[in-house]
Amino acid sequence: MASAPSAEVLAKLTPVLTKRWLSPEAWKIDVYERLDGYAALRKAVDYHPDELIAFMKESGHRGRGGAGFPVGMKWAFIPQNDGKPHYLVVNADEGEPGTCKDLPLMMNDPHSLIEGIIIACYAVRAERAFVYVRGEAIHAARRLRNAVAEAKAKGYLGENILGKGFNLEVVIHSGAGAYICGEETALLDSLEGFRGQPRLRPPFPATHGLYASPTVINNVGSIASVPHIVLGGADWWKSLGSENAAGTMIYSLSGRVKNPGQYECGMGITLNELLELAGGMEDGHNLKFWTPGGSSTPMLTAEHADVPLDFDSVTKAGSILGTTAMMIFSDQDCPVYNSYRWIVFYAHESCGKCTPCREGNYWMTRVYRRILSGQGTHADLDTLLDACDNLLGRSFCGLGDGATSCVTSSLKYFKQDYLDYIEGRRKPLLKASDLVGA
Ligand code: L3W
Ligand code: SF4
Repeated sequence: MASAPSAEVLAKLTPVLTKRWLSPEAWKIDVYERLDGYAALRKAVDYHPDELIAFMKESGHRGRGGAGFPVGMKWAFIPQNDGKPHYLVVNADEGEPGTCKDLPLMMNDPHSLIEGIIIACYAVRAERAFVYVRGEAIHAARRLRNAVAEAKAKGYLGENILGKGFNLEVVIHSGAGAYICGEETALLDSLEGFRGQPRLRPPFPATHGLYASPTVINNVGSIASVPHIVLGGADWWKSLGSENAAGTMIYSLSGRVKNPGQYECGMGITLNELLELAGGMEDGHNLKFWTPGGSSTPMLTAEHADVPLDFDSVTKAGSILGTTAMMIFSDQDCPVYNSYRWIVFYAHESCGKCTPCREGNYWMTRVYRRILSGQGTHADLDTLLDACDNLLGRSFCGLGDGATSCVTSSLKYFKQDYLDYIEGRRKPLLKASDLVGA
């Protein structure tokens, strides 16, 4: 039986982006309109686009895709009066292991994303927007296409929107299920019809993005927050979060918790509080390690369960807030085996463009297999760290950097677990035959 959270912790639940999720059929435009839908757009178009950008800066809103880049600043990078088309691209290629906040958002409240897109495009003077949806998420792409058709039929999309002389078309594009296409420049290449591989930055997409034109790329959560911020105001949004981290965040809990799922709270809640909201750890399990933001973020331990979950505090604790994908592991889980599973993932998803990532991840899977099949040596630990040293900061894009997180953090906190395999105290998890062809 899950224990009930205290009233104090329960009060920390702050449904903003999730507030319509429990309303029946909120994905339909009539229901959405009854629940304040498209009111923010009506308010926004009464402002000059530059005022909207200034407002977004004032709100302190930061990107929800992993990097936390200020949204208003990104919009302000778009050059004006340059004679080029401008684009908005929404990154809905949610693929980071553990991350599951954008898909439920698109399924439960697709119009909040569409409304955010329209406001953002009005601000940056873009007449075409693309939503790049993860290939496997056919259901989300279908729901978004329906939402676009509904919005168009009501005059929120198309020509002369709300009589303001502003035009916008939104294209829902399905990817093909490659993790690398969540990297913003690989996403652009894929959208243009090329093989999805990262481009050199700078120049950044803000000046040389889709079809070499100025492009804003924002995560689903970043854009779906916009209507709420426009309606509630900058001060209200700031009041929901903590210093340097305005607003709420959808924290996704998975793993050894009684009630896994999405919990929306103000930035700065702690893991201990989230665990209380989620009914606690599964019976018979004690917290051993966890990721604050998906597999690309260094794992933390039970000692970090009171760290405020905002950008700066998590960085200070030695990890990254990332996409707030909190994967929870217990004393019955093995950090060595988990790191191996994640490295297998990165080796598989490496696009192959640069040597450190393409070769480094492949070699690390081999070293892990040796250790987990009971044939590892002490030198293997140095080999893993050496491989990470050659990946971190030397890879062409963030995938290579992110792959090192689980290796270095598990070796930092759980070296003894590695030694237990190497020195024969722990039963091998893999068979020697797993090494064949490795
Ligand atoms: C113009 C400049 N624009 C930076 C823009 C840049 C981008 C944004 C942030 O990776 C992280 C990664 C993953 N002029 C600019 C500029 N920009 N300087 O700002 O850039 P950056 O490079 O800091 O980050 P990024 O490449 O966007 C995102 C981490 O997030 N991650 C998870 C990702 C998973 C998902 C998912 O499944 N949905 O997003 C987890 O930790 O490792 O570090 O737009 O163009 N001077
Ligand atoms: Fe490709 Fe990996 Fe290099 Fe990124 S780091 S460009 S995914 S090979």
